[in-house]
Amino acid sequence: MLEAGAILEQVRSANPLVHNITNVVVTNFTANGLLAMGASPVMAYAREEAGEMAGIAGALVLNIGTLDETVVESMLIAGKGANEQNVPVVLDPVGAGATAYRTRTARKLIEELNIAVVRGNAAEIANVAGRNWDIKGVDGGQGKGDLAELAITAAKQFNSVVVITGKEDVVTDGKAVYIIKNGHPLLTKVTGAGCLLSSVIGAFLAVENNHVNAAAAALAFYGVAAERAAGLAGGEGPGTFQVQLLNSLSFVSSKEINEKAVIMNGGGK
Ligand code: ATP
Ligand code: TZP
Ligand code: MG
Ligand code: MG
Repeated sequence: MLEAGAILEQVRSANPLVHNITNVVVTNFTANGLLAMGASPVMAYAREEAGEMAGIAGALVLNIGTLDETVVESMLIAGKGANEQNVPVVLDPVGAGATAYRTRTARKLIEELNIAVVRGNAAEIANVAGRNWDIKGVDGGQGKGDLAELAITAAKQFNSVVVITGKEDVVTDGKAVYIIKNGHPLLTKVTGAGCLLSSVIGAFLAVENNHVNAAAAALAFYGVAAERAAGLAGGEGPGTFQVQLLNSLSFVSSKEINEKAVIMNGGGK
């Protein structure tokens, strides 16, 4: 039985440095979310320092939300610096499938780097894996399919753990599959809720070498924190929820995670 709360405790006691090369929309929210949960965020983009910073971090998170060639070059330098020091790398392929440039860049990062976890909505993962799946900008579209099957195929293709998020989340390394049923619809009304989650996964990878377990625990933690935040928001809208999400990332206890996490074995081997 996966003890998500125990991994959260390890994060809070280790206070891992998480190096993010992310998008301009979510930078502040990501840093505050990581601080709230007990990790230590840093954003470092310059090619002169990206490899060095990644090499001393507990995890590196690459997010293509507002990419350009300078950022992509820094991501490759940072990714290589992380790989050399066995620092786990998370990729969030924001908007892959919306434009050919995003799809191409996500594939290039996967080909040239050793990525521990790729986290996206179903449309992003499907498009990077070469399947047609409707996407609207950075928001998952209306495509339908077997998400566990998609995640398993993508994990084998990318040679990494794949996380597909939505109403339910799927995590797999191509063999073991977990379905996580925590979360709240208000997460879809706060920009960067997915991006912050990718960085939270990075913080969990920094302390847990079993990447499937680390990702599943991070999803349960985040989902339970969101449920707590929605309760505290008391029927108010996304603004109050966003503030309460930060508070809940800080205050949700490992006991509450273990009691409320809904992590199902989704088949696989
Ligand atoms: P999108 O742009 O499609 O919203 P995203 O990158 O923002 O994608 P999400 O799929 O929204 O990422 O996932 C972010 C978090 O929101 C995850 O913890 C996920 O479980 C949760 N989530 C997303 N949709 C729902 C929902 N309808 N109900 C409950 N939780 C949800
Ligand atoms: N545009 C480019 S990146 C970005 C937007 C709106 C943020 C996307 O954040 P998320 O977490 O995928 O909703
Ligand atoms: Mg979302
Ligand atoms: Mg996203």
